[in-house]
Amino acid sequence: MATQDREITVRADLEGLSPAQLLRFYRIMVTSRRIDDREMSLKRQNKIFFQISGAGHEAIGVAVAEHCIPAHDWFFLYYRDRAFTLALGQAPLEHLLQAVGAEADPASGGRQMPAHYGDARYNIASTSSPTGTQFLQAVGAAEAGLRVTQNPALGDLIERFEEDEVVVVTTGDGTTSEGEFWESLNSACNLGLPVAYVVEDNGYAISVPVEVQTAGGSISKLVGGFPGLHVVECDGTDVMDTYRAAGEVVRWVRERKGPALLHAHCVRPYSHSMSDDERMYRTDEELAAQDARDPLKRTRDLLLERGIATAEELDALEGDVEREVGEAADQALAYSQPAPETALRHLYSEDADPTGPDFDTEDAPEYRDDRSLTMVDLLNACMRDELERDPRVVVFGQDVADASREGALAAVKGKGGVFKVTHGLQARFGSHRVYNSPLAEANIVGRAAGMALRGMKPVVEIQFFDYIWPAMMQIRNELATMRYRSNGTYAAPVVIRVTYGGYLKGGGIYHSQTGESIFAHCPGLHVVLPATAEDANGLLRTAIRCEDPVLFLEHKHLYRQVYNKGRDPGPDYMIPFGKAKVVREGSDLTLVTCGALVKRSLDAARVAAENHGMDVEVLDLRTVQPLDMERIAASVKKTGKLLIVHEDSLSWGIGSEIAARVADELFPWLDGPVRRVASKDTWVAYAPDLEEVILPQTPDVLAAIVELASY
Ligand SMILES: Cc1ncc(C[n+]2csc(CCOP(=O)(O)OP(=O)(O)O)c2C)c(N)n1
Ligand SMILES: [Mg+2]
Repeated sequence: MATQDREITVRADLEGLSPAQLLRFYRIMVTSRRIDDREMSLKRQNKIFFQISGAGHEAIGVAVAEHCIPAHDWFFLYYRDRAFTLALGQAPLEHLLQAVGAEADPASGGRQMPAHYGDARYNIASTSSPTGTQFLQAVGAAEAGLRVTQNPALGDLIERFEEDEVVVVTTGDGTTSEGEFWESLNSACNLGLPVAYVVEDNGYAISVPVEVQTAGGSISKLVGGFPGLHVVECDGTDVMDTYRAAGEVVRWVRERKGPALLHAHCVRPYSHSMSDDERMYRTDEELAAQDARDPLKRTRDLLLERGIATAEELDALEGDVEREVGEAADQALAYSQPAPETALRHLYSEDADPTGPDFDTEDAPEYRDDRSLTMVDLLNACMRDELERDPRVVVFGQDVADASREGALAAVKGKGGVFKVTHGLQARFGSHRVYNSPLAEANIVGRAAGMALRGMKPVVEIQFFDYIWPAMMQIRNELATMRYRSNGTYAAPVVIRVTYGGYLKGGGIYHSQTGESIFAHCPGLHVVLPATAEDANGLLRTAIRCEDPVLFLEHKHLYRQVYNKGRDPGPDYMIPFGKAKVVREGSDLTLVTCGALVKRSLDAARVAAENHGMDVEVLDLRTVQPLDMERIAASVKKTGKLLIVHEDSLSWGIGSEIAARVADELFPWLDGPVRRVASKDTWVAYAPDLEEVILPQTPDVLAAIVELASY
């Protein structure tokens, strides 16, 4: 038989793979396993500080990667994907640099545990530790591609977009129990997005077996009803079967037939991590059966059986790999950890500083006309300007569209948000730029994170602060950490607009919440709460144009007041973050406040002046993160007294932080105790008589002023 014919016969027998490809697979698989072995020994010697292996998952990694195009497709991976990342192009040294916590670690610069992959060279997004957060980000990344196809103006602005790109997201079996998995499938199917799910089912989530985790014990059976989802199952310890099945899945997605899911059964021969010993919960028989299915052993046997290599050749290959990994480990140990002074680097953008002059046009408004407009009007105007200016801006959330059914648009006024803040934007900019999301807060923020990673600028709405909590994982562990944990490589500059606050008469426990300090406690996130219509306009523009994630809190009670109305300050009006406003000058006492308490504090200050001759200086913080300590200090140095007034409950609120900092930094200037006025430490009850006494009122502020001023 001619060599060419022989090659064709062999390939047909090998699911289309060539002997050379299979040998390369084996080499990568052995490399992956040897890195795990080496890391385990380094961990025992205390030279690295954590280890979790990819053992048992190697065949899946190499087989799926073979159908993917690095730096063309996108990858949202998890910690078992060592072989996958090596197959995409990473070098053993790069994994070991993360293990030793080296500054040169390409994924995180020494900030993340080993096996938390990320590499912009191959479009490997930054991997975090929470199980399940990757799914919605992958959907968002695929959605970014969809928006590019819908909006030609995005063409040059979103780099690395490919018409036939595939977004691969991998997961363990246990992680499919997270709600975000199901939320992501819902959106991937509903939007027909090019997402390839790969479930690497090793039968366990730490000690919990799959039948306890998953109804019926099979995730592929469970997802069978998702419309348009192509589901394929394979033996993930068999490289050829996995190559075949992965080919079907990736082709399906690449051909734009919609999302697909590969359910690959594999093993976990090294326990969950070095902190786990699976002999505590698996029998000897079960472990022996697992060993027989080890993908390294099976691939070696395959190469021998098919005459692709001899035992001597494979021994030599394994020896080579052992040496290569050993050398890489020695090299990695010589690298230095990041310098202590870099501990705070990359929490926020190093290029765009929203506290700086580039974001300050406050003193140069270009009023469009003399109309007096509400906060709702001027927030809407800002989004309209920004949607006009920057094609990367998209607005989505629950009910934000005018009418999802476009046919209705001409016949109806349009919804535009339950508070009408986004009214008219869909009608003006189209359903590909302003649209409704499912009723799922993690979905909104997780998708936005994936879109932002690729350069889009999502401005999303969470309908009520009281319901932001399903998104908390994405906000705290993803948006806020993205830049830091990837050492500045990736960022998720999403703007989350949220209505909040009480004083509604009847808002009750779940339509009155305020909780800015919870978010101000997340390094990497800005927290903004404007009190006036013009401030809302200028601060939202800064939020949209800056390169960090921003929680933008909009007080429902302030949306349509007369006292905080303003004029439209024009399309370039920006107020920098961290710049408090002196809303009343005074010399006897400094009152620091924000949001709905600005008006109540001003009213109290006026009465204090009229009835008690006390001259109170009132500062509106406008942003709590960053906090304008300079302005607070200047005022306290003048007055010697500080009263902090906020709407959220007293304990552990922003008042606690400000009081602590003032006590620390300004002690010599204080002529009295630092006092706080805030909500009682309870929920806001529905009955108006209770609401009244729970929330801080003007007389409470006045009483505190009088008491402190006369101290
Ligand atoms: C949200 C969250 N909960 C718990 C954990 C702790 N944890 C880490 S891995 C893991 C099990 C994951 O199992 P599976 O998805 O099957 O992946 P496998 O490790 O088996 O590959 C758990 C519970 C976590 N990292 N994140
Ligand atoms: Mg598992």
